[in-house]
Order: sequence, then C-alpha cells, then structure tokens
Amino acid sequence: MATGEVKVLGSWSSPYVIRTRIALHIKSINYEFVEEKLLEGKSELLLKSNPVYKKIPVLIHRDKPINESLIILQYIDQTWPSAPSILPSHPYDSAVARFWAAYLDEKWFPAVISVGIADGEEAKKAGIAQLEEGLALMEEAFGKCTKGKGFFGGDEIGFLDIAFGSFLGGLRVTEKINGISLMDEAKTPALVNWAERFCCHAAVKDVMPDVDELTEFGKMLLARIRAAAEIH
Ligand SMILES: N[C@@H](CCC(=O)N[C@@H](CS)C(=O)NCC(=O)O)C(=O)O
Repeated sequence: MATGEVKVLGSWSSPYVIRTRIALHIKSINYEFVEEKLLEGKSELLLKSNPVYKKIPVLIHRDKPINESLIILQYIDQTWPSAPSILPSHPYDSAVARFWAAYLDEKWFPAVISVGIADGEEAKKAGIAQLEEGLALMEEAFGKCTKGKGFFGGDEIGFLDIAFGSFLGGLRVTEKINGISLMDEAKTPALVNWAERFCCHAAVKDVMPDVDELTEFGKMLLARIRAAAEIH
C-alpha cells in the first residue's frame, strides 16, 4: 500500500484512537500515525477533517476523512474485508455487538469519567456503583457472545472486544486512583481472563498505554476538567 494512503489522527492516550489502531493492526494495514496534541490546540488538518465534532480519531483513507471510532471500525472491516473480520457475520450477533458497544460509549464510560470528576463521596459512590453494575452486565454478555471461546468475537478479537478493550486503561486508572478493584476474580472472573488475553494480543499490546503513564495523564486531565467546571 502506498505511503500516505492511510493516516490516523490521534493521540496515544485516547481509547477511541486505540480502537482504530487495533482494527488496522488486525487487518495488517500500514498507516501513518499523526499525533494530535489536543491540549496545545487542534491542528488545521483535524479541524478540516472532522469539522462537526473536531475530535480524534480521524481515519484518512485516500484523502477522505472518516470520523467516529465505531463507524471507523465498520469502515475498516468493509474496506479490507479479508479475514479476520471485525463485525460478526451473523446479523443477530452483529446487532448484539453494536448494542453493547453503544452501551459502553453512552452509559458505562461516562460513569468512569464521572468517578474521576465526582464532587464528594456520594457522587463518587454512585459512579462506582454504576461501573460495577455495567461490569456485571458485560460479564453476562461475555458468556452469551463468546460461545465458550476466548473473545466476545469468538476465537478472534472482534468489534465488541475492541470497543470494550480500549477502555481497560481508563478502568485501571480509576481502580488505581481510588484504591479499589472493580474487574476482579471474585466479581467478574470471565472478564479478568478476557482482559488478560486481549492485552497480550499481537494487534493490541503495542498500543495499550502504560497504566502509570495513563494515570499521570488522567490526573492532569481531570484537574483541568474540574478547574473548567469551577470557572464556568
Ligand atoms: N464518539 C467519539 C469520541 C471521540 C473523543 O471523545 N475523542 C476525544 C479524545 S479521547 C477528543 O478528541 N476530544 C477533544 C475534544 O473534545 O475537543 C468516537 O467514538 O470517536
């Protein structure tokens, strides 16, 4: 593939960017990674490529931008349809995977952020309870999706593995900062084994951020969010 044909605008810490990179690795697609330094301001290329949300990731394929990580995953799967596929081939399995991915984005990950920026113990407790409830749902969903295999996608990493696995860094940071254990052997044994397999996978291991580094970054980001909330 010609150099410059595929570009990813992103940053090392973003779970949504990690999704895009894992999908490209699964399909063995070479790409150029263009690091966006969001805290220092957004590049012209980002503003031009994602004028609606102005967010990363952006996948640029043959000079055309594709936005929104879950849409990018589907685009990658359709554009490079050779095995391994990312979305389940059966319409029902595909619908279930997309349902849980939307749940994680709309409900569960916002609870991770809410724990980070919680104002007081009560708000923090409520966020943690939401996280635990969500993990219990995902443990149950894993049992149904995996059909006795290693991943939500079966024998190989699929759409829901990528959507959920990209949030493992944020979950571990939350556990570390708060001195709590949320995904553990006692509560979610299947997810613990799945997470270990996922993080060791060849398509994943080089893009999963180091937990200590992500914790430092997360603390700085949360402080900025809190400060901004106090100002406005
Ligand atoms: N729904 C989007 C979320 C992307 C997102 O929130 N990206 C963050 C980085 S983790 C971002 O670009 N933030 C910049 C901003 O909000 O201005 C997706 O799935 O791609």
